[in-house]
Amino acid sequence: MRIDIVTALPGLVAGPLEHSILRRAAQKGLVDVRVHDLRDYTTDRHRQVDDYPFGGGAGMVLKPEPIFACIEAIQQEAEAAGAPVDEVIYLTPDGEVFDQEMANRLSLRRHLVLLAGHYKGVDQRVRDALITREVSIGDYVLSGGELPALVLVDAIVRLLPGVLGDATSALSDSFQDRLLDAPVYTRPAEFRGMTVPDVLRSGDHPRIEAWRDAERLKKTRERRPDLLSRP
Ligand code: 6GU
Repeated sequence: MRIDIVTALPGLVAGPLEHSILRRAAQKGLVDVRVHDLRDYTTDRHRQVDDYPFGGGAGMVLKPEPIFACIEAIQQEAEAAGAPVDEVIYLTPDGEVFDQEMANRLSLRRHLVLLAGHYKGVDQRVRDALITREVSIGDYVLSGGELPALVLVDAIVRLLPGVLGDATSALSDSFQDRLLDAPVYTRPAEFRGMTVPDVLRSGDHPRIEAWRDAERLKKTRERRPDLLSRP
């Protein structure tokens, strides 16, 4: 899979890609994540990526020219390479709310472009002409789409075959079957008087699975009953 992240703040997205699961996925060649700095696609002397909104108001708006230049360059290169762009996703609080099901679907695509905007957004013509899908990561406001873009990348990449070992298969995650996870413990078996449930040390795997199922159901009922009643 190939993912291109388009941003005016490349420094904000670079770090997390270089650690842990995302780094290993890239090293194994399972995903190719590239970060594009919109400033590199400006043509003016000041390399200006944003400007004041027509009609007035607070906040800056990302200009259309560098975004068109960047995304069209990605699309042309991708087409020439025989891996055309499947979706151009704009991260915005007014988009469709991201969830596990959307992550599952997007993980089946070959090539995604993620556009991170400023808090005040991008010129509407970008959304009208280039964007195929608008996605929010929840009902709260962030300063820009960079962290949301990383949230999508993380949720999607960990689903790609070979990224997680069998032991930590993504299929056993919370939400994959709409249940929260059971409590987990590691050594020591006793810490400051707090002990690990005996069943987890019993070696009786059918009993352990039954305990985990019961705990997952209990926690989901207590914390997220909405997950149990969703169609
Ligand atoms: Cl995608 N962008 C911004 N700026 N804020 C958000 C968001 C996205 N999703 C939730 N809040």
